[in-house]
This record gives sequence, structure tokens and C-alpha cells, in this order.
Amino acid sequence: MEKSLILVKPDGVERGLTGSIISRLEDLGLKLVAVRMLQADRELAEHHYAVHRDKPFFVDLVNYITSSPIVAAVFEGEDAVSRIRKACGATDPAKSEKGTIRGDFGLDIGRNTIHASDSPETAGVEVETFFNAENIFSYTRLT
Ligand code: IDP
Ligand code: MG
Repeated sequence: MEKSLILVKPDGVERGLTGSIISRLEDLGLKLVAVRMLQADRELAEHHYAVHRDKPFFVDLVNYITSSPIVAAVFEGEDAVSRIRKACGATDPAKSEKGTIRGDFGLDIGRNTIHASDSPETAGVEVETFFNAENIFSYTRLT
């Protein structure tokens, strides 16, 4: 069973989309095993987005993700990482298909509503970045 980390970004929380986003992922049959609201500080944001440190948009990205509260969650299921990425749609909402989270809710490439882990390896690191082991739960998902 794979785990994946998602973040509802500030634009998602501010527009009251957290429940809808979590519902969409639950409706895929994925199991919600951890959830938490936080406001990321720069250290956490820079660590989370470290792979983008040299990109021209890095400062804007860190400013944005630290600007307002976010909701972090962990979903578990078979192929959770790739199924969640598919449900999110392309990074740029202008290019994501309707019916995807970013296609339906994303405002622009920065305010694209959701982050999701991009590989099982990344997911392992990202889950540990946002959650202690005792805050990740184990239970049986019915249906
Ligand atoms: P992803 O979120 O689809 O995995 P990444 O390439 O990992 O996309 O980029 C991380 C985040 O950085 C994106 O979700 C987006 O908000 C932002 N970003 C990516 N590329 C650009 C860009 O060219 N300009 C501004 N922001 C960008
Ligand atoms: Mg990424």
C-alpha cells in the first residue's frame, strides 16, 4: 500500500475547497490516514520545495505557501501517488483538464490549489516532513 502527501494550498483553504478536495480523493477509494492544518514557516517551505531552489519562481513559491494556512493530508491506497497526481491535473490550471482538481479550481500556476507527491520515494520524504508517525493512522476503509 502506497502513501501520498497532499497539501491544500492557501487558495484552496481560503475559498473553502478543503472538504471538496478531500472528498474527491476519498471518492477514489483512497483512505485518509492523516490530516492537519498548519501555517508553514519559511524553513519548512524551503525544505519541502528544495528541489526547486534554483528555479526563478522559488521565492514566489515559498512566499505563497507560507502566506496563509494550508491543510496537509496523507492518503493511502494502491498506486495512491499516481492516482492522486492524475486527479490533480497538470501543474498549470490553464492546461489541466476539466474534472481534475486544478482544472476545476486552480486560479493560475502559483495558486493551483493542491500539491501532491510526484513519486513513491518523494512521498515517503514528504509524509515525514509534515507528520510524525503517531499522527498517521491505521484502520480498515469500508467500501
Ligand atoms: P507540481 O506541483 O505539479 O508537482 P512542480 O513543477 O513540482 O509542479 O512545481 C511546484 C509548484 O511550483 C507548482 O505546483 C506551481 O505552483 C509552482 N510552479 C511550477 N512551475 C512554475 C512556473 O513556471 N512559474 C511559477 N510557478 C511555478
Ligand atoms: Mg512537484
